[in-house]
Amino acid sequence: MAPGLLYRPAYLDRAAQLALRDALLEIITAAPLYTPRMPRSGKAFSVRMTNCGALGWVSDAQGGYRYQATHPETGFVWPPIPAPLLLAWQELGQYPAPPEACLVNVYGPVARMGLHQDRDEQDLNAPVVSLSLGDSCVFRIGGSVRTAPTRSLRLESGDALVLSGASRLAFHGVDRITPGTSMLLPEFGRINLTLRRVTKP
Ligand code: MD3
Ligand code: FE
Repeated sequence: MAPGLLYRPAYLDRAAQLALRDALLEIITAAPLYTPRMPRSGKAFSVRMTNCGALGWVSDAQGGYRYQATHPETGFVWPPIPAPLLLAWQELGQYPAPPEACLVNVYGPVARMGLHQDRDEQDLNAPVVSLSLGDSCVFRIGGSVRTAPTRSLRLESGDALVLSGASRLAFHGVDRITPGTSMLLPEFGRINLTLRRVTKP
């Protein structure tokens, strides 16, 4: 793999995936999925999102990409990060401070995410820990410049990725979902969780 990229296939067993699904249903009840919009153009993302944690990543036409403590539509603070996700951060992240944000990305059959860098966090030394549930996807990752060569990787339900070091600023995206590859989330398709540290500890 690439330096700083840790791929842990089947990190979550079936029971852990079911427990996480239940926790996610509660999070989505408290903090409903919404459709983020691109800065300036206002073009809708095909991925729906919500968050848990002290901070959540949001985007809209006016304010652009940012972290904030409240849901953009309800105005309520985000629900807390559930214990199993804090444990995954401890096990996989190997970082001395807890995560502040967990972005929940929900992909229907035709949703995708274009190639981008994650650089809205002040603490770029902290890893990002990603967990995938439900349908599998084709994930793409390249280098720290957009034009660097990319590789693709199939991410399946229960897989974990940890991005740190040189991979932390790698361009990455989701080319496509493969509908019908998992029965875990019939009403959602694929859900990806990314645990993040936002501020410097
Ligand atoms: C590589 N999510 O939320 S997860 C995102 O599947 C995002 O929903 C994708 O890209 C998804 O920003 C990919 C794997 C991932 C997450 C964060 C990264 C890869 C990363 C940060 C830096 C480099
Ligand atoms: Fe990303």
